[in-house]
Amino acid sequence: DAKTTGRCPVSHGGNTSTGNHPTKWWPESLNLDILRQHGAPTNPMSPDYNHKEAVKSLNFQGVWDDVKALLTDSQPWWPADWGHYGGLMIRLSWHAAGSYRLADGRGGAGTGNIRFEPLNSWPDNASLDKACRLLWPIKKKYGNALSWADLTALAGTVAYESMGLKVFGFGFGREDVYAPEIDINWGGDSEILGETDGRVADLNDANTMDEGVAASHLGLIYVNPEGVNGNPDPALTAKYVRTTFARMAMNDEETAALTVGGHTVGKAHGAMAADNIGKEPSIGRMEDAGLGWHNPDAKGKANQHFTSGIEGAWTSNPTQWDDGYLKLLFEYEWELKKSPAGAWQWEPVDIKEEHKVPDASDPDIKHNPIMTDADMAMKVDPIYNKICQKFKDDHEYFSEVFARAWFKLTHRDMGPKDNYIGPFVPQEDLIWQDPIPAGNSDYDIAAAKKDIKNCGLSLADMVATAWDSARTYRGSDKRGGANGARIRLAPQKDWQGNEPERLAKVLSKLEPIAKKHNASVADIIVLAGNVGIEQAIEKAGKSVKVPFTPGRGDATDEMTDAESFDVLEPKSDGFRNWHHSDRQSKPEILMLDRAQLLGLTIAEMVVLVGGLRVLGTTYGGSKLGVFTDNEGVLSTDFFENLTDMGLSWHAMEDGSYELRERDSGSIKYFATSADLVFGSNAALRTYVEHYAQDDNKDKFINDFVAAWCKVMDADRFDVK
Ligand code: HEB
Repeated sequence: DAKTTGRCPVSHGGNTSTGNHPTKWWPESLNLDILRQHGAPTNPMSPDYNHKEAVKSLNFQGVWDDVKALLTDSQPWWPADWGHYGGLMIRLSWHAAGSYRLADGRGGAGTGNIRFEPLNSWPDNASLDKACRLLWPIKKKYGNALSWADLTALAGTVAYESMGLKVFGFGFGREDVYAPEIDINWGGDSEILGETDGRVADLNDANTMDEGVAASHLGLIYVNPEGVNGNPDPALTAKYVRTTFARMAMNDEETAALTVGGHTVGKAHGAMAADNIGKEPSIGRMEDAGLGWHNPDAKGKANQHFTSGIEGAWTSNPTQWDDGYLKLLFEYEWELKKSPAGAWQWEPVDIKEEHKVPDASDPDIKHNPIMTDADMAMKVDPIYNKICQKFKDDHEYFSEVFARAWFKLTHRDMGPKDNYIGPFVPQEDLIWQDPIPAGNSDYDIAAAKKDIKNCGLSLADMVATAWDSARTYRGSDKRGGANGARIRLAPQKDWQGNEPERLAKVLSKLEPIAKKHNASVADIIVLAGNVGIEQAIEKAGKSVKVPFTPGRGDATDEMTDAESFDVLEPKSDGFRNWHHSDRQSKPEILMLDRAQLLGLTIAEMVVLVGGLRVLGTTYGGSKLGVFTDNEGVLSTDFFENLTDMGLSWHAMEDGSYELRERDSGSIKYFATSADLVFGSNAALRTYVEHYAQDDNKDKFINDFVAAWCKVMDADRFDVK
């Protein structure tokens, strides 16, 4: 019987819990789910829905005004501190945007991912569920044209304006996801609020934090407000503030401005012990309707809200954009205290009555202002201190630096300005937007193609260079790509992965052609790639045109923040079978990662790798993965040889492989794991079989061309 055997008598139905992926017992196997995000849409839109077009019809001023009115329309189910939701909304925008990581461009406010796990249930995002719920009537009213991503970024911006800051502007146009993003690595130390030691090599050197991670603890946006590992020490916290903000592309001045400006308004919430606070939204009570952190002791008053456990405001006028934060920080000595919830916080010694803060619900009660460990870092760290002294002496200057940093924070992952929609978009071009001048699309493409054919470049040179120019694109923050032809500028022209000598040779042939036809070099690089592919198709005895969209522009050195492009450098590219020896991850894992950043589906990744291999575009002209006797012909040989049981596979000592004829033992081909994974991984193998099938030779060519164009045009927001 079920009770004694421990078996359930009824079937449980499908596998719906997270962590129960079919491959969970074999964590080493390649999990392709990050590309499945690019397959069948999870969003409920009609297939012909075009978000960019929808946004253009938005009543922008109406949205702005409605958000502004909402800020002071306190709701009984979550009363506003001092009757103003500004602080809460600013924290919402900041936490939505602050998950951005420069290293791979993932995270950030651009997709509305704060609605989903894990972000919605991170301890650092406590109470932001309420902020989103307060905004729901506005989302409901404006519908598809107003994404959650736009609304959550906008709310804080309107809040700042309503509190007296001259904001820098706002761009609409972010498109929502409808499922949690599964491609973001939040840290290998998977315990929420685990010790920082789990993600750094040396606790005293914040720069030793795991590559790509941008918070001191899993579950926080940046640093622990009570100090690293909860131990107050502003000097050490300062180091973590510096590292984590740098990994969000913020320099010291921007970081100080954001911290000071952030805490110029609003308050921290921890007026009671945490004991009775409920679970986060993911596992909250059904009757809380999707909200988390239920507080049974809150009696419908703002001063009973519980969030971080720290309690108090930073300034005497927390609903005003003013200079109070730095005045208090520098005027007083600050001492360590515990909040009513038991959290470490700093409070002023001998505070003057006029500097006390009115209670969030009851104006007759006054409290001490507070500082977190991260706020104290602004005073204790010599570099931040100097910057803050300047801010203190020149409030106008500070306000301007802050407004710009806030704009950058909330727009950093939107890509080129072509993606910004609406009347509040600032005119000024900003260097972090990677500006590209408009290009010419009115030239004789056929004549340019003819010159390319006759310029003496090999098919492989043309295809490889076009690929290299386009492969830097990352859909995560929409940076990189072929447009702008930054491959001919520093630092890209010198990247090892771009084979600098070969690149210089190719460019010396293509640049004069661009000039002659009044086309951009960016266009001619892509067009040359297309020429190469059309030649390879012809050699296969077929005739398929590769579509070309002209109009790319050429960026200049002045338009390029060279240092900020370092993070786009490929250190491994499975598509060209190249893997830098300093990479610790396996080549096939980094290939998958690159494919995800390029926005590819599984089939697109498969078709591109198989095609590029037989074109001879392998890095350095090596024969790794070139499973064909007819290099330069766009054939399905890669797939056919991979599935040919007449060939046996042999692992070599150096980590590479050989494919030998089973009968004779003679070596036929050389391979890497980024080749053979396509035949050994069950999921990939089904796609490989598809393209090895006798009936799919034409389909392969068509699919290759489509995937190629998708990569070449991935960054064409000017025409999309
Ligand atoms: Fe912050 C709040 C921390 C930065 C803005 N902050 C808060 C809190 C804390 C924190 C703890 C409290 C919460 C509650 O409610 O309880 N932060 C922090 C840190 C940092 C920061 C650690 C690093 C440094 N912030 C920041 C920034 C910003 C901000 C950057 C912007 C810009 N915050 C903010 C606000 C608030 C806060 C606005 C308030 C909220 C309300 O009112 O609700």
